[in-house]
Amino acid sequence: MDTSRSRELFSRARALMPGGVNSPVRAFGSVGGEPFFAQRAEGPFLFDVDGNRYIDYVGSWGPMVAGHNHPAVRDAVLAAARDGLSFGVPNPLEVTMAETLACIVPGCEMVRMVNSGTEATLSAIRLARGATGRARIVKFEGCYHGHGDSFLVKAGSGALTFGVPTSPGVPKALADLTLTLPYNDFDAATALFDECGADIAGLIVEPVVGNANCLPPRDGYLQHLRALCTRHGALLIFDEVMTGFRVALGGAQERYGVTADLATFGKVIGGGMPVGAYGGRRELMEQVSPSGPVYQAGTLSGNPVAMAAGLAMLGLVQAPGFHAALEAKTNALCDGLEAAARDAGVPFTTNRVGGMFGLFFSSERIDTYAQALACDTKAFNRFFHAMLERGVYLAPSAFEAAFMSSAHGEAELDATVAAARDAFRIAKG
Ligand code: KE4
Repeated sequence: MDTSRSRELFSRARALMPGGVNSPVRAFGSVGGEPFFAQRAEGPFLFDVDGNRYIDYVGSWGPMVAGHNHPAVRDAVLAAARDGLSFGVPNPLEVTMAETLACIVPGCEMVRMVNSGTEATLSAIRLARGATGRARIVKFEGCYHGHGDSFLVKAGSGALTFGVPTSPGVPKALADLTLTLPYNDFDAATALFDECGADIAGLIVEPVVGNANCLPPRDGYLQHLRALCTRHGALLIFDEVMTGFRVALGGAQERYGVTADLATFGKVIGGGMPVGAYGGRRELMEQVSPSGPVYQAGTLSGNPVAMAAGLAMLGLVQAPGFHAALEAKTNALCDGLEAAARDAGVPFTTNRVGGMFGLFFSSERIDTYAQALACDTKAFNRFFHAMLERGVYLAPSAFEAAFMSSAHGEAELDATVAAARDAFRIAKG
């Protein structure tokens, strides 16, 4: 596979951008090798600058749930752009977006548009702290909520897991306010809330974890977190930046029948343009500036071109049967991959929830971060490169979920399984 143009571009990029990229995971640091540079994308495919075509299961890390460059989204962007790119005063599409989210998302009585998932989650945490007057937040090991300081924290030592910064630049005093829990551990959550529930402003969770590979909630787990937050007066925040409009039209709140106090969104909601949002109970959201004292703002929040893209994408995912068809494709692919791994004698399992799925080089069913860490990541990395050389692009990390789109057809799924038959033999090492 010729990748000479990508290599030349990456050499120039590394001289001018940290790691040669504008977001770390794109640098292939976890899997080794160098990233390819995309020239264009269409439906289930990415095309690199050397003319290679890839069946894409990353989908720009989530936005492309209806495939790349969907005509409905592209045409909406072009039409909106003809009227101007940003006004800095309210525009009608912001109202349509808010009405659409209120209609689709359980419990979303009021919403604020922002420009990324990170902005959405850090704003939701500030609101939780402002609304409760409490300082502590709870997150889960392995969950990622963007690069807000309060989230770049890992479990510290000791029973009451005071946070330890995972990045220089995060003050210890702030990290101390973030408590971390193991995901899917009922007793640990109960014990933490028994210990300091009265100090907790909010608990933020990826309801289906997608940043430690794909970890579904155990039966009753989300309901358990809901009950603990209600009992102790803490806000339950579902980070649906990845799960939103993917695991069901109404996201994880709809799929699992649990309504959070606040939910955060990104990715799909922008259709490929920079959009995030947070929303929830009216009496909470009305505390956000200018109707309330919790400050949050953004120059380009709700800009008409981004709203047009997001609304076009939300229109596509509201098509009757969209999510049932998406889940069927996810299941067909994962069943095919598991069969190919069995034939190759490779220990391999998958998790799948709606349009997201996870690949694990392990003989176990995986639903905790500790189990995910124990999987054979070297085998995954060999598999990743073998698939890439055969024209299939998976997330360049053993700790990322993969994404199906409605644009992936039977031919692409069959080609992916065919490539995997070779790749599993190579992964075996
Ligand atoms: P952004 O700020 O990247 O738009 O969203 C942050 C974020 C928040 N919450 C969840 C559950 C997320 O998955 C993300 C971002 N996801 C990563 C990869 N899983 C985006 C890829 C990247 O960082 O380049």
